[in-house]
Amino acid sequence: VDAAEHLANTAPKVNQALEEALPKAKDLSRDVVDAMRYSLFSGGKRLRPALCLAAAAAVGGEEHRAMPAAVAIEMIHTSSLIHDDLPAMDDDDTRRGQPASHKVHGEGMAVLAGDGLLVEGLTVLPRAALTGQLNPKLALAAHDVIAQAAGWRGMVGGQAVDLSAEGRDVDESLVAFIHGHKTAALISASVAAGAILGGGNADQIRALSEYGRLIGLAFQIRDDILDMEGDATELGKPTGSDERRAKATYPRAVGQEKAKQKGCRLIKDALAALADFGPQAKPLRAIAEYLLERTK
Ligand code: GRG
Repeated sequence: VDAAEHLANTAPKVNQALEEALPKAKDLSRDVVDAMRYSLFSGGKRLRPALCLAAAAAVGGEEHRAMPAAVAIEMIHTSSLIHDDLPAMDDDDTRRGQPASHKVHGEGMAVLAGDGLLVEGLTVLPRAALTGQLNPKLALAAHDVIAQAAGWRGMVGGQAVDLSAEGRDVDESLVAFIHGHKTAALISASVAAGAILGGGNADQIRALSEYGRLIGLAFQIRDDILDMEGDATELGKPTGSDERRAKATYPRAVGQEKAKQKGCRLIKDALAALADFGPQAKPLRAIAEYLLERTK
């Protein structure tokens, strides 16, 4: 399995499900829904949805059962990107190769587009349970994993520490906390939610969550490294912003070489967490390896 190809093949299916979940509004809500859609359809890699669907397959489940979780997660992830780019946070003008939400829609509307996507994301699984599209117990369990990972116990908590660590001296344990919460929590939840909806047992869900946590940390380390040595055009956002803002990054805490070694170690451990899975986990293995080499 080629991971880049796998991601490219998954994206259109996810985009179609997102389109069905968030069609254009025709009434006075049009502006905020347009702003939500602007960011949602601006060309993300759809990594978290791909992981979610691949985890359902890894436990022998049907991929389409995990699609509501994939949709929910991509909406929540996109909402965090909109808020992350705001002047009050990272103050970035470009995202996914296009002007950031607040550059197009204004700051107030960007705040609301993020709010709208966050809340919409949190409606998807409960509604799938209520309409009978999904087994209610499984839908609620997946919803819980995702909501916990998005809030103060996960992404919000990590972003808060990230914000207050700006400009300060950082050590490895602080960066591990930030990366573990702001990035790895939602990535791990993507895998766990897919495993739950795919009908995985407790051991499988635990192993896949751990795989997700490990690749999530490696993903953010790679993100830190790409901000230093990546190509801005390919990344779709400017590089060097971590350095300018003295952000808490892995390379800053331990040096670039050690950060790269740590990324490799994490991916090895992530593959080890998949030891009990057979060929159905091939896409998950391929994505783990791809995360070390990705250039965007
Ligand atoms: C809205 C619940 C909520 C929280 C807001 C702003 C914030 C709190 C959190 C920011 C979290 C954040 C931006 C973490 C960085 C994660 C990261 C490396 C994102 C880039 O992900 P990719 O590369 O992006 O998957 P694409 O564009 O491909 O989707």
